[in-house]
Amino acid sequence: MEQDKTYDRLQELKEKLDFYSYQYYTLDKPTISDYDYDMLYRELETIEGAHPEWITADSPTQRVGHKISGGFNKYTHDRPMLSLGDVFNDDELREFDRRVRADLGEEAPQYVVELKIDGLAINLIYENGIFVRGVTRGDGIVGEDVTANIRTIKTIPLKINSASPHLEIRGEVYMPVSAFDALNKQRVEDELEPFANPRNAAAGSLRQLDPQITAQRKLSFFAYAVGGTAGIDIKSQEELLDDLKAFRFHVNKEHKTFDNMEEVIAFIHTWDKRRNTLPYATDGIVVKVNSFAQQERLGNTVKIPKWAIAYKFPPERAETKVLGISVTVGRTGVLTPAADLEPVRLAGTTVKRATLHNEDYIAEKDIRIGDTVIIQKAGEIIPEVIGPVPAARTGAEEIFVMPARCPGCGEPVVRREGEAATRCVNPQCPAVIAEKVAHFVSRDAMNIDGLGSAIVRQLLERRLIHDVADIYALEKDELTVLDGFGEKSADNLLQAVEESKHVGLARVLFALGIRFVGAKAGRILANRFGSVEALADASLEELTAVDEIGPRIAESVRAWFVNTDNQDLVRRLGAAGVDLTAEKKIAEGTSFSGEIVVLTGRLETMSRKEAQRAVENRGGKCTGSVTGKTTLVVAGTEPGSKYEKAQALGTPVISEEEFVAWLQRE
Ligand code: 3BA
Repeated sequence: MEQDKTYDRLQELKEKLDFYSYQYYTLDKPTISDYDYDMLYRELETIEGAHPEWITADSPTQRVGHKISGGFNKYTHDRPMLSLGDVFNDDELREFDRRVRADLGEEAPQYVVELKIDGLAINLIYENGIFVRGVTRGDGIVGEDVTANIRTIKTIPLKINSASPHLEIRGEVYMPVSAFDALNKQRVEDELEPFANPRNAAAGSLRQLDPQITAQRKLSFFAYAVGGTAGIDIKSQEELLDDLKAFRFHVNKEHKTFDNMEEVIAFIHTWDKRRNTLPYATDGIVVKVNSFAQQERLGNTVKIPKWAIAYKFPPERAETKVLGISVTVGRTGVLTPAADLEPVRLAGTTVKRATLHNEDYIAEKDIRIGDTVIIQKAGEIIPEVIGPVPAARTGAEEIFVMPARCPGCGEPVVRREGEAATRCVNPQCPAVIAEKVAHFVSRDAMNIDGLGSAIVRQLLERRLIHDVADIYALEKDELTVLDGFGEKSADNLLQAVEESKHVGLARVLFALGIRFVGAKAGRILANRFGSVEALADASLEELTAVDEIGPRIAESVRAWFVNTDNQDLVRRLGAAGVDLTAEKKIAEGTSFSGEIVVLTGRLETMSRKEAQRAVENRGGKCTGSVTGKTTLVVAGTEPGSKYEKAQALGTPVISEEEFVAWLQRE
């Protein structure tokens, strides 16, 4: 029983970590903080430690480094770049100290501590003193060649005073907080999504295919390591930092050397409080054994040195004042209260507002208008009020009362029994419609550029739109009269509206804002049902039978399509020419489970790649040549020698037509 629960938790952790890692590494859009991620990761490690039999190859703990995004050439580091083990509290540092001392025996270690700059680890290669290549850490073995972008960083010397034929300088590329603020301000003005934190901004900037853009991003670099000490005659990390400085690299000046761990711990505590005063972001402190001889004796594991460790700071918190509580209406009609705060610096950005979720949250935490409160960022991104500081109260604080009327339309709001949400139920509420439109036109939905909130507000005021289908009836002369809308913007918008008709059913389903139907559920439903009619006709049973569609989504979809207003909306979208069908993808089953398939000849209805993927998605394997192990040959037109070999071996051969039929079999 307890065992079952632990196993379920393991599965949950694997899924979560995989998802967060995808968002972070592939999409560059983290949704939780590194700290929270580390905690989940550790929990998974602990469970797997206790149950090694549960470790599978797909566990995030079994990943060697992380995915590398495409676009740049891969480059194999001449010497691998290690990563750092991490600790989260003082006792774990003391434990690290004990291990080091035990391994060193008689000799006591000296520790060098450095701020842990929150940027991207980069390897710079200098040949005979000339910068020839800059490579991201990647998975530590293979990184991406970003030389052209690295060259644009002014704090990286293109020539250093070294005759070494091959020298690798390693350190952190980062974006100073001031540059980050300016960049985000500009992005908001340009209606682009701001970066979540300076590290993502730095990563995004280094990944630009156009170095011109990177050059404008004001990136900087701190050096702290070398890939091997051949050609430099030094004996410690301290000397190395001095040498790096002599090479004219930026070396962070806050490093210090200590004789024991208690001093290190005291140093860390002073920085934990002061770190938000720095002009760059830090996420911890790196502690390194100073002597290279000792480092060598301590050695490395496969991925991490045993002579260094990172202490990770807990998420930053800040104190500020609640100036007021304002309420906004979302696209589902839910009223969300948010605290208007006295602006305060927190983890790299200035925070002026923080969500308060709902009425109950405010009551539970007893957050009052005028309160001094503690705030923190959830996922290093979304500011949250942790709670009030009651000792700071003067008696003038006011208790918040949820408005009885919608701030968007003035109609009475309702709060259903058993729900925390207060809602506006007026289907004509302009605030709700505006939010629905904003979601509908967003990039992952219909991707209609040019319908910003100011324009939507005007369209609503002029009663030119009442719902999302009206977007398709907009005419040029209705647009050109709007404030801030010229001929060109009108043409661009109409063009974007036209193009959006072909985004396909998956995105349309997401765009409609059906509760619980996100981008992924939209794709799954579109693939399975192929058309909006088929989906609208699907019974609860048919819906829940779809892999990954649970009762919650199924019921929501049913409820949405039963509503006659929604039916009408779909009909109007279709009439406007919006494509409400999906490219019919073959549903994934297991019909090729265990089969070893060889594809030969030309396929007419799909590419080789697609055919291969189709087989693999169904548990089969594709190989290149026919052998005794081959269980099936798919013969397209002009199949050639593989076909003959199959005939000779008596291996079953099917035509493309039969193959397609097999794929479509559930
Ligand atoms: N020191 C990051 N690794 C660091 C050289 C070792 C190391 C870091 C460090 C392994 C920082 C892991 C990626 C890597 C170069 C491998 C630092 C910082 N030292 N001060 C001990 O400030 N972020 N990161 N980078 N090699």
